[in-house]
Amino acid sequence: MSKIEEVKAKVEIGKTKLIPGLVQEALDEGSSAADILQAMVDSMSVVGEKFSSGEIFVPEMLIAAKAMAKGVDVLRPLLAGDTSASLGTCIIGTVAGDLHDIGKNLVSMMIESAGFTMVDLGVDVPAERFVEAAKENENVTLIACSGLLTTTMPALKEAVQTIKASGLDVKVIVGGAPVTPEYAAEIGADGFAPDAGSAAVKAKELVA
Ligand code: B1M
Repeated sequence: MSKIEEVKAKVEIGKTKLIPGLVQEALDEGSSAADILQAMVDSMSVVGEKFSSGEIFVPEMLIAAKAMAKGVDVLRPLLAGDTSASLGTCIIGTVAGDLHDIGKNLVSMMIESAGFTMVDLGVDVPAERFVEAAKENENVTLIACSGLLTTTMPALKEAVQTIKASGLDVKVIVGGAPVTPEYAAEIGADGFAPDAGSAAVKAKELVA
C-alpha cells in the first residue's frame, strides 16, 4: 500500500496519532499536498457513507474528522501559498446549529491565501454574530458562511438576510455540501462556491 493510500485508510478509522507522520511520509514519497488532501476528503466521503448505512456512529465520524484535521495541519504551509496581497478582512464561520468545520477551515485557508486577513468565528455562529464581527474588525470586505446540514440551510438564509439587512457594505459568499448555486442566489448571497479552491477564486472576484 502506498503512503497516500495508508493516509486515506487511517483517516477513515481515525488513527489521529499516526496521521501527521504518514502525511509527511506521503509527501516524502512524492505525493502532492493537493492529492493527499483529496485522499483525506475521499476518506470523509467513505465515513459519511458508512454513517448513512448505520455501519458507524457519531463518535467514529468525530475521530475521523480529528484525524483529518491533524493531516491538514501538516499540509497547511504547502497549501496556503502567498498571503502578501491585501483584499481586506474576511469574517468566516459555520452557521447556527452546525458543528462541521473541516470544510470551513479549508475554505478559510484558501481565502487567506488569496490575500484576505481571516477572522474565524468557529462553528454554530448566530446570524447577528457575523454582523457584530464585521463591525468590530477593520476593513471587512467579505463574509463567508458555511453550512453542511440540510437542516441548517435555513440558518444560512438567516445569516445572509441579517447581514444584508444590517446595511454593511460587504459581500457574502456561501457554500457547503447541501448548498447549490440556485439556493445561494435565492437567499440573496453575492457568491457561491462548491469547494475551497473555487471559494478563493470567487472571494477575489467579489471584492475586485
Ligand atoms: Co456530520 N453529517 N453530522 N459530523 N458529517 C454529514 C454532513 C452527513 C452528510 C453524513 C451522512 O449522513 N452521510 C450528514 C448530513 C446529512 C444532511 O444534512 N443531508 C451528517 C449528519 C446527519 C450529522 C449529525 C446530524 C449526526 C447526528 O448527530 N445524528 C450531526 C450534526 C451535528 C451538528 O452539526 N449539529 C453530525 C456530526 C458530525 C461530527 C461532529 C461527528 C463530525 C464533524 C466534525 C468536524 O467538522 N469537526 C461529522 C462529520 C465528520 C461528517 C462527514 C462524515 C464529513 C464532513 C467533512 O468534514 N467532509 C459528513 C459526510 C460527508 O461530508 N460526506 C457528515 C470533508 C470536507 C472537506 O468537506 O465539509 O463538504 P465539506 O467541505 C467542502 C465543501 O462542502 C465546500 O468546500 C469544502 C472543501 O472543499 N464548502 C464551502 C464548505 N463550506 C464552504 C463555504 C463556502 C464555500 C464552499 O463559502 C463560504
